Amino acid sequence: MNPKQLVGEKATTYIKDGMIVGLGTGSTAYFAIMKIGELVKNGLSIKGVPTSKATEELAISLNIPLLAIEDVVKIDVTIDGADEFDANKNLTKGGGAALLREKIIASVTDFYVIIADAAKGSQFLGSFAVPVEVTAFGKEITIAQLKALGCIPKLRYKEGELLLTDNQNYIVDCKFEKIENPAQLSAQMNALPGVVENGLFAGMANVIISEDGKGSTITI
Ligand code: ABF
Repeated sequence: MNPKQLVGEKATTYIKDGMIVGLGTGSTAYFAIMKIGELVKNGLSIKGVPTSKATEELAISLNIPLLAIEDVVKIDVTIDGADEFDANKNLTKGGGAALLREKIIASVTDFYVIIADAAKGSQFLGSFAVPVEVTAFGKEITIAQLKALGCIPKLRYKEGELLLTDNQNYIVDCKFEKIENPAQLSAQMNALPGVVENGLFAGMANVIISEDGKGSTITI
């Protein structure tokens, strides 16, 4: 079985009837959502909360009942991907440009399940540039202030155009060296005017499920 499918389907074992389930974004979360669609078809009664427009479209195509974000108070389980994780289960997310909605949904999630192949694990975060969502207005000023925090900032483009997020903001990918204190750096970035949210999810993951390269899953 495809490693992404293996970990994606394994993550759905945390879902119980009657739950509100956060639906992640990315190619690994895709497999979890496909499995949830199958479980719903076979009678599982859940309500999904998508973390991006792309995930919302996928969930609708699978007839997964959805809960409007305006009606969300608490989420039982969220299954989502990540771009990098460290030895303390801190995450870098946002490679899929969905970090703002992902972090809002993670913030009200009781049990946050991350699915990511083992190659994304590092002692410290830093190999993957930290995506930061910034406002269009004054982005050059915000970029200069991010640079002053010690990173190499780069506006994200898609097909030659500046990428616009689902929330009509821009993404700046900030390459730091070794990130020894993700929580502190996350707070420093979010304190900058013009920063909407950043892709450091410090201390938010309850479990990380990865694949051991031999067709089995590892849960940390
Ligand atoms: C999403 O999952 C993003 O935050 C992250 O970038 C992405 C990882 O995507 P993939 O599973 O395709 O590697 O939650």
